[in-house]
Amino acid sequence: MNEDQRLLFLSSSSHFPPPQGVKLSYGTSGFRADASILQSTVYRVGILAALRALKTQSVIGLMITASHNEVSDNGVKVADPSGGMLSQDWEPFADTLANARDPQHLVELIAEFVKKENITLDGAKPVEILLARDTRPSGEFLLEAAKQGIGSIIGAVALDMGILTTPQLHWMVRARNGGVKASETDYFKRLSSSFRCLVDLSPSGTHANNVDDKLVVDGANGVGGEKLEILKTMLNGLAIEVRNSGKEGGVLNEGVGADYVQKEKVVPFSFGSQDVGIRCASLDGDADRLVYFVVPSTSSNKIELVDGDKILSLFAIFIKEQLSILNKEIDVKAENGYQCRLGIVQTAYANGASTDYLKQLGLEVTFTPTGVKYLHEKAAEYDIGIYFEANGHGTILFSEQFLCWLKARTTELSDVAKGSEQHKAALRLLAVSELINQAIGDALSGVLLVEAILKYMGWSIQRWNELYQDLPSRQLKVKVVDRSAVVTANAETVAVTPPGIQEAINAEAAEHPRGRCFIRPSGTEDVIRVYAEASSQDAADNLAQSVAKLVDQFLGFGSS
Ligand code: G16
Repeated sequence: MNEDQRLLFLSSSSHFPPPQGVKLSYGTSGFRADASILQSTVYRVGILAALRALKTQSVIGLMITASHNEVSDNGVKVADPSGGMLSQDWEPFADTLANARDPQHLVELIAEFVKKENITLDGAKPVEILLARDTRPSGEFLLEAAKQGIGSIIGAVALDMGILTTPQLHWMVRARNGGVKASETDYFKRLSSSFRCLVDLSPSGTHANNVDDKLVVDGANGVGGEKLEILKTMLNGLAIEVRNSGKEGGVLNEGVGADYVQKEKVVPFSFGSQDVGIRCASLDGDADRLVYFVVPSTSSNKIELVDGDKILSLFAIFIKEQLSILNKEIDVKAENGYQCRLGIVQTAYANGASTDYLKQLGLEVTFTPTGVKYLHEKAAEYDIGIYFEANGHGTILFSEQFLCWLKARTTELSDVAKGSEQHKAALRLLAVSELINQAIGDALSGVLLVEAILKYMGWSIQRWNELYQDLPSRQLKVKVVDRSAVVTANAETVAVTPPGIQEAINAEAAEHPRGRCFIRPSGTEDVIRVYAEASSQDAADNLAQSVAKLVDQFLGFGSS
């Protein structure tokens, strides 16, 4: 590191002292905490993003958001050149950087890391970092800190993309690195044109026309509602009404949004008896999660939840059907054939009934720990990998090899075969690969894919929800003294520490018919999460309560 660079680091970092007595860690989805203590962390992640851009010689993204968390929290995460999450082997450096004591220590750490990673800091080849934030008020001053961090590396250029959904930023990073135009308008055009293409490829004049065009979307009072208002003007055949768009004065994620709807299973604010039987959906605070729901009656505030597992099942059925149409008359093992590997990835939160259903369809299902960074990595091992968390975070990945084969297949077909069912199936799969955000889970592209598939199937939301019946479940969170005391294994289904807690959980679960329960430390909030499932709602509630008490006894403040 030359002297100019060293002095630049020292002077700029002296403006961003780290918070005292706090240890930060790059969790499930970057750093998250109360926004008031995050300035120094965001500044340092700016440095990290610039170093990542130099190392990869590619465009990198930096997003300021705390997604589903409360409005007073904020967070920061990095998008890698593929548009996916920061490579996990850089996370320890992110932790070290965030917790460095003072400017001198910070400079030493950077110098050491730059040497180890062979990164040249001479500014000879400028690199770009795309910045965006969600609608949180604290985003503005945190964005400034990120710019200062990036600006402290000679040759790194920060491009402020403004207020975006998290998936829009990830999409832009991926697109730019793939040499594709990547403005917000390009994003909207891509989504609306591939949606149109899919709808046009639906069976015409049949049941598809019977699906109600009306969809009501809860925007969580965040950025997603605002963006959906723009997107909906570019769509035909779909009447979207957006509520909780943030303009009505509601608070971000408070009594609204995908996390609230999925966990509490009650109507979000501004929904109610007027919506009985209508297809409704909820986005989360930065629009990377999507769940659907129905208000079944006027007499209670309970909803019928159509969660990420059901979205996954809908996508899986559709993709499987297109693959079987495609392969009907061809020998997949022949020279021009292709044995497409389709795989499903879930987490321990997946409802047991969904996993049973997917396996009955003959699909390969695997499990990873919570966090799209893990699911995404696993799904990328397939030609088509579909991953979803029950909370509504997920997407579909297509391998380059399979997409090349599909494209060749559509052009190779004789004129007679063009317009055949086989040809249409290939075109549908190509349209899905354009519509779905292959960088990360995206509620806006997800909603359009769900809508296109429901049209194709001619299904109401009620018909979709009947694919299988969820086992009753309950999720709780427990405040503890130190959440890192819980260490898990086997895709978070077993708590290895504290000693004895897993045996106690097993004993509780055994007392409830079809009882299943696990605990894990959250990577986005300072809590331990408890998930319980059983044959009745009462049993699931009891099991979750008993295990929450156990967590408190083992690790809590002793209130139980
Ligand atoms: C993030 C991650 C998700 C994860 C969720 C909850 O979502 O992207 O993969 O399921 O946090 O994580 P945890 O249980 O560790 O708190 P979001 O929507 O908040 O970005």
